[in-house]
Amino acid sequence: MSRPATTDIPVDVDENRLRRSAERVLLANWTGRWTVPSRELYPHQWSWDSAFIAIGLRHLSPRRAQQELESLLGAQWPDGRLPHIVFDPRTDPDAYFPGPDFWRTTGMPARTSGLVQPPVHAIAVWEVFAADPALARRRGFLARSYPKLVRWHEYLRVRRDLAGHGLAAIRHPWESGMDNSPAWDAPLLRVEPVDAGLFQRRDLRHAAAADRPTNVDYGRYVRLAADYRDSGYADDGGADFAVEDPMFNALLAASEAALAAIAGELGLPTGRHWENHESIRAALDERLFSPTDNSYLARDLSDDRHIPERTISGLVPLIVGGHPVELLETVGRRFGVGRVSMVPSYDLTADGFDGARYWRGPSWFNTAWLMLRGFRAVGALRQATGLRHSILLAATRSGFREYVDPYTTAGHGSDNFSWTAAAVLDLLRGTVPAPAASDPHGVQEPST
Ligand code: 9WN
Repeated sequence: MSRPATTDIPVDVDENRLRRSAERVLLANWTGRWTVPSRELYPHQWSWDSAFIAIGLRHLSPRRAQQELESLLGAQWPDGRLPHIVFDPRTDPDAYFPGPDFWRTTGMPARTSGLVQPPVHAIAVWEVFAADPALARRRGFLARSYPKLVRWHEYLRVRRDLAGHGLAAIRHPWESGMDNSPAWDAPLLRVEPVDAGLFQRRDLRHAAAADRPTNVDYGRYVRLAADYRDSGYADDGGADFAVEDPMFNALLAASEAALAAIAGELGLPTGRHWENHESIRAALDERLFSPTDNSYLARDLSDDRHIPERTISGLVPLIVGGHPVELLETVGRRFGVGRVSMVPSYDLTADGFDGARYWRGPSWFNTAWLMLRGFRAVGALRQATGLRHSILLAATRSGFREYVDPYTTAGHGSDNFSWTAAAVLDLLRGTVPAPAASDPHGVQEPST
């Protein structure tokens, strides 16, 4: 790695100023019932965004944080799925593509997409409760959320266990939250792209084409979404794209632990949630860990093989304690943690690494926040402390952008991005463990 290490440059973060700016972003993006990820690029409610946003918003307004999650849970489908987008009826339907008409989901409690996103919601519900238990009890927040979360997890654990090995499969790159990840290139090759002349992208009005997925990739996303829609969103037939993703399943395992905490608080049995937590963790290790790659890898269900791309998704299982020695080694050697800004989304040493294009290299704030939690979970406190500083610095320098180039910290995508502000607020308000004198999982970083 010959580029300069941006995190070595000593820059102070003015935490009070940063906190006030983060609060301003969340206030400006609040719609009255939920928070848009960004006013222009994403003018509706997104599922995993709302979970991250609520975790930050609880420090500013526990009531709004509860409403944020309740809005999303209110759009749950009868089969239990939580849709990846809930469309705002007050917003121009053509402001985002694919908009409400594309998905043909009339008859549902709200107009939504038919896909899902990673299950961070039970974690968010639990943490929002903890911010103001008295208010949450008065509003019946946990009692109303719990049965919905149980049905959401059941949908993922049962209907989405397409291979029958105890992991949830995703049916579309958008479901991973890491849409344009290089891990999806091989499975997407099987998908015939819809001609770019047949749809109108709206994202390019607000973001640079060099940062966003290509037209051919978009054509494939549209084909997959239309086929799933035309099947009636059935999960029992064959699927052109069916993948078991490490981050998605690690979050499901962590969310089952959060469900156990919620059930305990409500005086309900917790055992089944711990059983689910354990069985998902075991399946993650069995199906997705690759000892030769020192990482978890996604598994393509079309041939039941690992997809040989190391992405940040394969590191997130740290949050449930997965293979700390191996993952911390990979974090230092392949992801430059401590030497670049935050944690890149893709292996820095891979040929296809691109520091600017969506999920093909840039560092994102929500996944960095997850990694910070992962570091803490396995006692890697030196990395956790360094990463906290790196996140705050990147937010300060970039102006709460959607994501940054890991080498230069140059901001890309939308500005005043909600989960960026939420992550910052949570780090500034959260309890930060002191760095340990010696880190039990410390890794020897290569000198390159
Ligand atoms: C498609 C809203 C979402 C995030 C995703 C991110 C991006 C949408 C898009 O924006 O995806 O869902 O249009 O590219 O990849 O993680 O939830 O912020």
